[in-house]
Amino acid sequence: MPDDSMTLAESIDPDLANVALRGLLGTPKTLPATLFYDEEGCRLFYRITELPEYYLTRTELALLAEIAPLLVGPTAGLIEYGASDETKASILLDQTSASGRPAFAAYVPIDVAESALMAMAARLARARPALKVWPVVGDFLRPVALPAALDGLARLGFFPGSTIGNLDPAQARLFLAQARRTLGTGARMLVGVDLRKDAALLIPAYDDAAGVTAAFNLNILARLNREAGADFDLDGFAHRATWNAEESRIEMHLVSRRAQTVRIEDHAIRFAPGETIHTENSYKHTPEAFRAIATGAGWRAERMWTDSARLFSLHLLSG
Ligand code: AVI
Repeated sequence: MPDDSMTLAESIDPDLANVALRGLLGTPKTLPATLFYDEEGCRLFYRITELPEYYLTRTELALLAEIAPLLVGPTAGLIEYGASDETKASILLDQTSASGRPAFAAYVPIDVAESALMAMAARLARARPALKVWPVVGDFLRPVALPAALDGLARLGFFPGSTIGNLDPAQARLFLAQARRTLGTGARMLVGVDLRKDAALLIPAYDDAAGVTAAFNLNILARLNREAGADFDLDGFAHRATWNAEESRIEMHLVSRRAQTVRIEDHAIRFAPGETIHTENSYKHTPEAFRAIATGAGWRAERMWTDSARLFSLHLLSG
């Protein structure tokens, strides 16, 4: 029987500890935003999408419902990057051609969260038996091989949620260029992009009154305690969201409330009072800035739609 200390040691993920240490031993201190999305982080993110201050999700859903009929063309396959549930894709999958045929015959959701992906595939198999669903488990930032289920179909790539805003402009261009190569000649791609706007609207979306975003940000430290053997005192850090106008991005930080030392493996990480860990960037692009990124990646910017308050945009690109 393993004793308690062995059980704890076995529960520590050395890769996660290394990823965290790489960011925490640098100056300024950082942690990659990808670490947000453990099970608890996914649950908190879902709550964020329902917050009154977080206008992104509901605005994109309404816009998508409005423009979806305009995307119907030859029978297509839908390839979604970072697909944690089918809510947004369903709006597209519901579309039919003038002859009443489904506009999409195949759906390829790509995501790292294997259990969520498989649960979604099972739901879709029940709800849409005629649809070929081909989940691909993997990091959508890496090249993926598309399944044969897409052979002979037109292709629509789909990257909703303004997740592209969590990449810096150079990474966003590389991602879009790679997606263009994956999807092939003649493909189109629909990208959800949050628009640059007044900081008075942006800040509350990332620092809500109920404190859900603060819990989401702090969960990254709780996760490192749980999975990487760190000893962060969660009361020793505060959530901060700032608008960086020059870079056109919201930044999320965790601010050390006092001088303190945190241990991960055999490293001691010292924090000065007020020192921060930079955990996330969320770029807010003007339509022109996003078009420049997309065309720099080799796409043609075919069309863009926004809601009447110009909060959010959907860009249709063609290859
Ligand atoms: C996933 N991504 C588009 C979200 C965003 O708005 O940048 C993540 C998030 N961070 C804080 N709130 C939501």
